[in-house]
Amino acid sequence: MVFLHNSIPLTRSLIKNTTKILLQPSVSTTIPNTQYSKRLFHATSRKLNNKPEEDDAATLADITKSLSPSDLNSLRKIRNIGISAHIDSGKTTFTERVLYYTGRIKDIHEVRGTDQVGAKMDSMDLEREKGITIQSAATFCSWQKDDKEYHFNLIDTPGHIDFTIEVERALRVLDGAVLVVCAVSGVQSQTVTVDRQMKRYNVPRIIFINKMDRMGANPFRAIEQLNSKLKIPAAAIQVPIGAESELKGVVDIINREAIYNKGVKGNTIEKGPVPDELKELVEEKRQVLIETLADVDEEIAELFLEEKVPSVEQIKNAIRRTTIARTFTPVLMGTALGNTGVQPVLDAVVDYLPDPANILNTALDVDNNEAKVNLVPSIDKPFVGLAFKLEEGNYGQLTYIRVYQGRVRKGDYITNVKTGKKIKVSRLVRMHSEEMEDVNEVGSGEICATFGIDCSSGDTFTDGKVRYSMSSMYVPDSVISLSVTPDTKSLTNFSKALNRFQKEDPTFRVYFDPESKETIISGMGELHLEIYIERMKREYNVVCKTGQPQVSYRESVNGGAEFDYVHKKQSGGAGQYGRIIGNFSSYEDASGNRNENIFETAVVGGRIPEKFLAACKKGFIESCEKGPLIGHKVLGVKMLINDGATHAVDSNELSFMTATKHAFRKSFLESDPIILEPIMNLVVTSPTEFQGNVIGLLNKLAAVIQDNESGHDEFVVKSECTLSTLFGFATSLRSCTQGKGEFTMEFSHYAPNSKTMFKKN
Ligand SMILES: Nc1nc2c(ncn2[C@@H]2O[C@H](COP(=O)(O)OP(=O)(O)OP(=O)(O)O)[C@@H](O)[C@H]2O)c(=O)[nH]1
Ligand SMILES: [Mg+2]
Repeated sequence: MVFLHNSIPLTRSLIKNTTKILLQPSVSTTIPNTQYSKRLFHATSRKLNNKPEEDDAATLADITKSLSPSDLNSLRKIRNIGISAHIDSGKTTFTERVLYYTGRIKDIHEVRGTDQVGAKMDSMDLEREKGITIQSAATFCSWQKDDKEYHFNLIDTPGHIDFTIEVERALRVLDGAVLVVCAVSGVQSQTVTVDRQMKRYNVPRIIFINKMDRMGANPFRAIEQLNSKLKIPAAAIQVPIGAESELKGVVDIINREAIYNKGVKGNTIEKGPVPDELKELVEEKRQVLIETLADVDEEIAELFLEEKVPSVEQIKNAIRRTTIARTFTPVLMGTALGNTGVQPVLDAVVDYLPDPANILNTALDVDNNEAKVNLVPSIDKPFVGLAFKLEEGNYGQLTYIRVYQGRVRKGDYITNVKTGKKIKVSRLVRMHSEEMEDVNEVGSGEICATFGIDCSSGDTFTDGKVRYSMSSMYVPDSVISLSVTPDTKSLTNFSKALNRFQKEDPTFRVYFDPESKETIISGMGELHLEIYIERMKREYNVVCKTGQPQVSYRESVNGGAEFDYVHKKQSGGAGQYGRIIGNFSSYEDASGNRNENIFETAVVGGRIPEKFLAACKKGFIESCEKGPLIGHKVLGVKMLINDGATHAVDSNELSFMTATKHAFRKSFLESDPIILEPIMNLVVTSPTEFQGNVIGLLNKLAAVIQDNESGHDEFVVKSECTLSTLFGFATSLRSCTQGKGEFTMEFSHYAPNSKTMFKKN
């Protein structure tokens, strides 16, 4: 049985003549079928660890032992971290402080600031105008702690769900993350999504509760929500000094010392005794911290049972152990905008987030039957790196690479494992938002970028001595599409722009519809496509007419049918013959969702040889790409071939592929075909006074309301709604909340569209 799935561990064994393939729908149609399964196969390799954690820990300990002191010395100083969170929680504002305090930038500029400069990491004009992050930006900075210098590779990611691929690929290559949470709004819909993404890539995190200066800020309420909604236990390691506009600093409850930001824009840290009025709270929260740790850490549990108080050192070591093991999350707090509490987060990154040697990374050895290999972050080993992000720059294609093993030097030749192409690294840089710094060499555990390398994102590079392939990232399927027609003058630039965007962003897809003769672009949401249309205009001077947004439907069946199909062609030249027998039916997973397509064969006695069955599988995959009803992808069907026949001369792969395609089409139409449409999770947040209007609007859209929460002076309503009724929702919400309502929309699942049932032909 071969399971190909993005998140479940991969098991591989062949049982008699039976093969079963789960085909995940969420992969771009532009990927040729041969790479289709491979990509999915890859998509599991970082998650291959279905071994118990202890085994991994033992392997990691062995790897660490094999590293030279100089390897260890440089790895211990590296932290690769991402900043991720719900929209507008202050990631970019926080990152701006990090850059300022680490001396990377000379002054602080605000997102939507009045000085018209804008934050460093939001370098694109559109980002600065809209005040949102669209593309993740990487930077490199250094932080001094206890007289040692640490090197941070930092990626600021967008919060909006439409740009979620940016978060996926950042988390894929980072070792740890800072999850930013708003002190007033607490855990929001995107916080939960980001949490899920962090779990997908096993990324340890620390949490920063931002916006402590806002009215109604309550970090402990936020921590309660973190504990109830995110599943990894969290506890504060700080308490605030003062609140809201009176916030003066934070108390480090482990060391029992107050930390104040002084100097220009809070650049100097002053430490002092815990203020008297906070002593009781500090002891109470310190006890909560120790109890939470005792639940997840053996050493603290033992001390706790013996009624001994752990030392500062023991507490800190336990936090580091459990954070890296992803069984605990330390929580810090402050206000990025108010320049308070940011430096302690950098200290916590050093203290509690892993360095590259703390993470076990694996690859598949293409030369050895794709056996799993552990990567060793030593510069003496053969180079292995993953290209995780592409960007078209002024000097050609910029490729971001995370080095997992060995090192890469300017002038080296590296090999793309997928294509086998050997490429010279003529320029190697470290990124600082849109600026770059040339370097001669980049070692294990670091992130760099290089020019002039032709590849796709997710490709693995090696020095050519080994052929290892690393897992790629999860690429969500698009849910919305739009027809675009450029004016005749801009045709060349139009195709240039589309090529570039497609290459950079795997969630942005383009195809030509031969029936309507229109170019269709598809993506993650209205904003996603709107941004690309705007970028075409600004960066390529292309003005285009756009059609109404269209929903990406799926085609499926409710029933089932048996088939016995013979494909025969014997007039002139070489003939074709293929007969397949089996059945076709709908398929739902254990939780009742239509999430994948399944192809199974159970042919006995070699009546159809393996190579023809492989051709049948190909025919099935191709048929799933374009359904017989309206040409959209097929989802939630299962095809089983259990018998058939061949012809001694005329049978070949093509005959069986064609037979499968015909049998598929015929059976599909006989099995009660239906159209599935995307259902979205819609979360609206708005000031309480507009609650009636918002609920009225949701009722009008026939949204199913699932939860309604009232906060300090705003309320949050969660609902499920069909995507087709949500077009233009931003405008309707704006008008019924005087522009004060906000929403997030995220794909949930596909469900049958009741209006369009197709009957048997
Ligand atoms: N009151 C207050 N406002 C803040 C704080 N931090 C950020 N903001 C404001 O929140 C808004 C959003 O900040 P950003 O830094 O752009 O948030 P983001 O998380 O990067 O947003 P996206 O990247 O678009 O998801 C801006 O107007 C900031 O000025 C804070 O500590 N307190
Ligand atoms: Mg941002």
